Amino acid sequence: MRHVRRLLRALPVVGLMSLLAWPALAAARQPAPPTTPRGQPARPTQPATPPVLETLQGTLSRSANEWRVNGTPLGFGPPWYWRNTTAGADYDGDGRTESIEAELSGLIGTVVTLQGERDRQGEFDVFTINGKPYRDPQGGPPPWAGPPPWARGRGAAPGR
Ligand SMILES: [Ca+2]
Repeated sequence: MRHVRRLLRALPVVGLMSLLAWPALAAARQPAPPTTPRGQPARPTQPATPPVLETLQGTLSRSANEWRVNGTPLGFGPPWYWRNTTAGADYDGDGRTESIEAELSGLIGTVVTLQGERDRQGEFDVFTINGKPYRDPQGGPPPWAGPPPWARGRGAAPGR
């Protein structure tokens, strides 16, 4: 009899605990966020709104790994990317599509018109070079997003 009374006294507590646990259980039942085939969380392919691009015009210069137009530092992605990637267009107009580095080098000392957006560090992230696309103007992930090719098991590690 004592057991029954104890059990009856515990019932509201158990009921209350299951009510409190319900939201957690409901949340646990929701489908998992989308993942890549390797099980990593998928990145959104597009931001909510495309970036508002501004125009920067001036003379292109380079110092080591830093590119500038009239003193403004430019964002072309990490050096491993622009050194080892074939450009998407013949930016320097020499009739050959070379590496991004070679294309940009062909523009040093010339007046270029760039479209892009300034990041928080004041760097101008380049989206077009003289009207030719450099990266997705809709603001999708840049082509250098994610680990470099040699870290993904493709290609040899180039010099940095
Ligand atoms: Ca070229």
